[in-house]
Amino acid sequence: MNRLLAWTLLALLLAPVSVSAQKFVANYDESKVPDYELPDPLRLASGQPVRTARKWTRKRRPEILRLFQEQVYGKAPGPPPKMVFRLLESSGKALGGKAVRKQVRVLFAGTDQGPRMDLLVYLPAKATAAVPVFVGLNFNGNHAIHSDPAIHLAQSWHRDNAKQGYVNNRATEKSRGLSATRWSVERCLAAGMGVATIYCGDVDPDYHDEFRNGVHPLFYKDGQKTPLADQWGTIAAWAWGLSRAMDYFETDKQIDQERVILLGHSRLGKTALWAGARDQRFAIVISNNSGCGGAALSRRRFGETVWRINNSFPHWFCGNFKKFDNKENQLPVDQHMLLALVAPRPVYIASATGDRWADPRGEFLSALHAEPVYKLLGTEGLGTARMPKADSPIHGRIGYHLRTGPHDVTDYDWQQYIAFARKHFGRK
Ligand code: GTR
Repeated sequence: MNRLLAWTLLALLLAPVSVSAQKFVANYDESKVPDYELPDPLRLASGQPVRTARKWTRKRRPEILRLFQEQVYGKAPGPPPKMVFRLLESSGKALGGKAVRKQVRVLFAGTDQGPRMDLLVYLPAKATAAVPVFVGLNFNGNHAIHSDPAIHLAQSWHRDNAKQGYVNNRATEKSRGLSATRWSVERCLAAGMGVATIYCGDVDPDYHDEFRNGVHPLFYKDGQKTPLADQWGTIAAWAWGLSRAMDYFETDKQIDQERVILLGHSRLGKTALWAGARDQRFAIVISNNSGCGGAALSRRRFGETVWRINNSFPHWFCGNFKKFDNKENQLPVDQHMLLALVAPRPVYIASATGDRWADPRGEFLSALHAEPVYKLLGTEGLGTARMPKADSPIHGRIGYHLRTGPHDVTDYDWQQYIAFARKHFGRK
């Protein structure tokens, strides 16, 4: 063996194993959850306590919002000045006469050449006044949320899955209605509420391409090729898309813009929380099984961790968030503070027994530790410190349930969300 080779081998042997080469083993043992201390939502970074609603609203809320913006999700721009809403299709007799259907194209740059998203809206046909609407992003295209043959097939990029009907990165007829069990459209309509949805891939395709596709390039400064470390990743872009849907609702007289309920599942649940935290036009925010980077406390390191999520999905959060890989205790925030940003508006956190990866207990504890802010603002909060048994929902100002079953959105979940919205909206 020559000397150079010998030295190289020795150096390789002695080199510290890089963290990213380590195999990740999720912790599912409650007794191995590390000790941690959560940052206090009611104490300014300077150490000063926050004892009044006014101080929360004027000082602490903006401070926390900024921290999440700069360190976790990334800063996003405002609405694009040339945005145009174009009604592509509508019908007053959709779903066997039960619904009004609208398909609205949002042209972010005002032209067909620029980035765009398609919004699908169902409203109860019988409504005589503006109605509350649930809005959320979907994973598989608008046409996948219902078997309604009139929904346009999603046109933007999709991960290939021939079995499900995605070929050459495009949706085919075969994928129509694929995710229908996740969207209780008829149940909402019967309750007098509408449903609106957008394919998340319209706003930004869910893979890491250094932010060349999706909406990011529309906002690059001259010569910029990728977002800065404190600028928006994909979750922040999706959240931005939800705010653009809200911009549309403000122009639609059939929709009650003061009663828009934001919801999302999993990565899109993380997105719903961030969108609802930033944009106070959303009246209620619902997180379904959102887990790490969503409702679950990062410091617990139970199931998915910050390091793991940043490595599996390097495009979801902003560059700065990677500083906290395996250093959750150094985060200036934790996810209970994200929920607190929704206060005093109602927020609902849903977990599932089979979804340990998302840390159900960590999601519950987030809800619990957001409560002091809800109380300071004169609302009831969660109303209990005990995590409820499975299938025993709590509908306080903060809602929580642990559903029996896997990581999913089910009709049971929707029943809770509709009841929760009704409770908080009352009769109008
Ligand atoms: C998983 C990811 C979770 C969650 C989930 C989903 O792979 O680790 O954080 O977002 O995907 O979105 O279904």
